[in-house]
Amino acid sequence: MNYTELDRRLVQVVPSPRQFAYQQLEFYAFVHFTVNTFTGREWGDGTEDPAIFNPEKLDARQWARAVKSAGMRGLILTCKHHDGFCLWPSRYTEHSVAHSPYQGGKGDIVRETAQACREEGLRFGVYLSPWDRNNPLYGQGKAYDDYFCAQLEELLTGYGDIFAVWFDGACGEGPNGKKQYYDWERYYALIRKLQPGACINVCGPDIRWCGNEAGDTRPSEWSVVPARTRDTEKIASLSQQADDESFRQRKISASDKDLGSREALREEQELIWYPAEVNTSIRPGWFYHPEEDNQVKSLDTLLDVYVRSVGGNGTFLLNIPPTAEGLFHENDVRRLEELGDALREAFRENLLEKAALSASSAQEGHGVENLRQDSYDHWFQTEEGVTHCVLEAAWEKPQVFRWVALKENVLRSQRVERFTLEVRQGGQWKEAYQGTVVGYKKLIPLEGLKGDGLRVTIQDARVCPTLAFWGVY
Ligand code: FUL
Repeated sequence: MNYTELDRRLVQVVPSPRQFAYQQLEFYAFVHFTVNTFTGREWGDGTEDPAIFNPEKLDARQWARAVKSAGMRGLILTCKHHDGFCLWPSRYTEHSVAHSPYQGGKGDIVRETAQACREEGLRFGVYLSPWDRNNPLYGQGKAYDDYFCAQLEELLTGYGDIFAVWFDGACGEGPNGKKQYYDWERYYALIRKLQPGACINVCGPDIRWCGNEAGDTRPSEWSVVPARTRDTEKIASLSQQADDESFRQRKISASDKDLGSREALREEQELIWYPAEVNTSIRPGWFYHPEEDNQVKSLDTLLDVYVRSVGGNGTFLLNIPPTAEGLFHENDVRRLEELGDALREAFRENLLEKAALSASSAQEGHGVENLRQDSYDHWFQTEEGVTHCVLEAAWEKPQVFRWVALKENVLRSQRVERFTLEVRQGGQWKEAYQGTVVGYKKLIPLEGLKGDGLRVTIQDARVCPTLAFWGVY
């Protein structure tokens, strides 16, 4: 079979090394902490007195340990939220921990968190809100960009390796009622120079906001999308370009249902690799409010979001807000532990290890045995020109199936368009699942189905499909 020109073009789009490394983190934490934690608000207005900020029992190690217990691999801290208050003693403002009672003004919560992460083997990332409702320079163009870049430089040079710089799309006026046109390209250049391995998220070129904060996901999440998707959040916030009508007309909404099907991409001039990140909070708010202590998301809800995000070709950024004492609340800590236990238990034993494998087509050196190892050095690939293929796993005795995991070798782009999964029961094949994309990882719940065989049929792919891994649990 000959590939179409469109399909050939689509699979040329692959992740950058930093995007590839990022996706493999899969699941990591957000920590929202600022003066709001003491005022009970979600958005501070920048007039808060630093004197209110005093988390007397703050222990970043407690955060890091709890995050790790859930199976997360990194942590992104709100170093400065929209209120402009800095969790580190920035040299460029008085609106920071240095002017708070916390540790007598000698504290640095960014440092404590970065260190705790390193000790626990977690990656550390920074959230720095471009929107600053405190700084008088906000709205003055270059003067504020200078301030913002100086702060970025403090964060990106003083705290070791940074894996993510998270730029929020939320934006409004500053203290003088003026809006600010951000010099995004300047910010990006600075980040690339100081932390070349870091991904820039949301209002940035590397990681795409999934389009909602509720933990919802798309049934078919593609990582190859129109280049103009990258501008979505920048338009939502403020930039010179946002006032340009023709630029606005090219707008794609971050929550559009279909960002990457063949139909959606057919007419697109420029395509990019831009994987989705699902961000939501373990509680209703991003910041801690004691009245929400009994509204911590249930284990089932969190597992469900995990399966749809990490197991739906996305990553999962879960927020846990510390209390005014500076600790994660015990209800949140318990839930994180339960989540980690459930995930460890679910994926403990890969039944594929004991199965016999076969494939209807395989390229020389890319045989079906390569599916046993979760790695990118060896992968399965059908023969050139073959976009339909049947993969079978057979066991001597019936097994109980709870989960199937499939991973494409995304270094070769996303190729699978449609597949089915069948279970063999008493010699009969029964369809258990119909899917579309696989991408980085697809997790399929089988809820205890019994059988002695599993069959994955890739029904359509952009070009000869690859699979890096097949797990059965
Ligand atoms: C939003 C912000 O306005 C919220 O406060 C929070 O930080 C969330 C992650 O992003 O845009």
